Amino acid sequence: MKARLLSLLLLVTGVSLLAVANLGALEKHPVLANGTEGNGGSDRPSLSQDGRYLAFQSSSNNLGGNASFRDIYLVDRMSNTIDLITLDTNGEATDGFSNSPTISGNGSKIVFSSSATDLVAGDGNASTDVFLYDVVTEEISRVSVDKDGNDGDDDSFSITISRNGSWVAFTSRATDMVDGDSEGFSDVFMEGNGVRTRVTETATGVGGDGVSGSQAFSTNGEVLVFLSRARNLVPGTLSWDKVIVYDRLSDSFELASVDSNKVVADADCQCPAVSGDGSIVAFYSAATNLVSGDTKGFNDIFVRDRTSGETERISVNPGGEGANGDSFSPRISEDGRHVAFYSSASDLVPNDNNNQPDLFIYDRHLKAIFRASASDAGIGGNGAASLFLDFSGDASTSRLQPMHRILFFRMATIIEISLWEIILS
Ligand SMILES: [Ca+2]
Ligand SMILES: [Ca+2]
Ligand SMILES: [Ca+2]
Ligand SMILES: [Ca+2]
Repeated sequence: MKARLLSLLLLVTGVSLLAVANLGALEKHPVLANGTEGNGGSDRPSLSQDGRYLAFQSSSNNLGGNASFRDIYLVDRMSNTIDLITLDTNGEATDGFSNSPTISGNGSKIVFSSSATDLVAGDGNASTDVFLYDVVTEEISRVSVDKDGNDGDDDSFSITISRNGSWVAFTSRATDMVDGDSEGFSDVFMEGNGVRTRVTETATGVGGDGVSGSQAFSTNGEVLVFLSRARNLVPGTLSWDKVIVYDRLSDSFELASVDSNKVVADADCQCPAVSGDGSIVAFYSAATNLVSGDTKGFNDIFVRDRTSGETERISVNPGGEGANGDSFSPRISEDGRHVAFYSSASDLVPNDNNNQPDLFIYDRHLKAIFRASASDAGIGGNGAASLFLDFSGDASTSRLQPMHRILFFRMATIIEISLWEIILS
C-alpha cells in the first residue's frame, strides 16, 4: 500500500479545534532514502527529546546491513538515514531477537533486550539480556551482567533509560544481580553513577514477596513507577498487580493504584506510565472501585495526580460514561498534558465505525479525547493501531517541528505494519 498522508480529524464536540492539534503532514517509517519500505513489521517506537532520533524494532530484512530475526534500528529524521544497530561483534547478523528499545533524550544511548548471544563477547548464558548501545562509539555493552561482571543466571528484560540518560532500570529473574536476592521473584533493578541497586526491596533489604516489573522513569530518573505483586513494599496492600511509585531521593514507595481516598484498587492494574516530573501516573485496570459508576466491566485508563491526590478515569465517552470496550496501555507526554492510549471501544469519539481498536489521545487541559488513528476523512485505519507508542519531549524543544510535539505509533493495515507520526500543538 502506498504511503498515505493522514492527519487528525477532530471530532471533539464543543472544543476549539485550533487548541487541540495542528494538522501537519505525517511521516511513515521505516522508508529508505530510495523509497523502499521495510518488508517486516515495525513496532516499539522510542523518540529522542527533540524528535530527531527514532529507535524501533523491526522484522524487516531489506533496510540495509545484516538483518537478523528482529533488530533495533535508529532513524535520524534530519539526515534521513537508517542504521541497524544490533550487529554481532564481527558486524554480521546476530543469532537472536532484539526487542523494545528506549532512546535517551539526546539520542546518544539506546537500551534494549535481546536473546542474541553474539552482541557482545562472553555472553555464555542462554538467557535474554539487556544491553546499552552508545550511538557515538557504536559500542554495545551488556547491562545485565551479574554482580561480579559475569553471566546472569536467568533472564533480564524490560530495560528503560531515563530521558536525561543518567539512569537505567530493568527487570530480572536472575538471583545474582545483587547480593542476597533469595526470594525467588523477579525484581526491578536500577543503575546510575556506576552503582546498581535493587529497587524492589524493603527498608531492611528484604526482597519483594511477589514479582515486580514494567517500570517507567521520570525525566531525571528520580521517580520510577513499576508493577508489583509484592505485599511487603507498601503496607496494607493486596497480592495482585499494583502500581507503585519509587522516589529515589527519599528512598520511599507510594501506592498509585488507589482511588482519590487512597482506597486500593480491587483488581490488577497494568502498564504504568509517568510524566516527566513524576507527578502524574497513568495505568489501566478492570478495577471497579477507583471511580464511582464504573459498572461496565471493561478495562479503563486511570490517571492519578500525586500532587492533588485525585484519581480520574479518562476512557469516558462524550456522555460522561465509561467507554463500551477495553482500553489499554496509556503513555503520558513529558509535561503530563497528553495521555495516549489504545482502545477497542467505539464510543470514545463520534463516528468510530471501523470495527478496529484505535489510538486515542486525551488532552488533560481541554478534558477532551480525539482519535489519532484516523484519516483526513475521519475514517479509521483498516487494521489495529498499536499498543506501543512514544511522544517526543515537550513542545518548544522539537527542532524539526518547532512548538509542536510529535507522537509515533504503529499502524497496521491489511498488508503492512509501520510507524506513523502525528503532531500535537
Ligand atoms: Ca544472554
Ligand atoms: Ca529476585
Ligand atoms: Ca471499568
Ligand atoms: Ca475503532
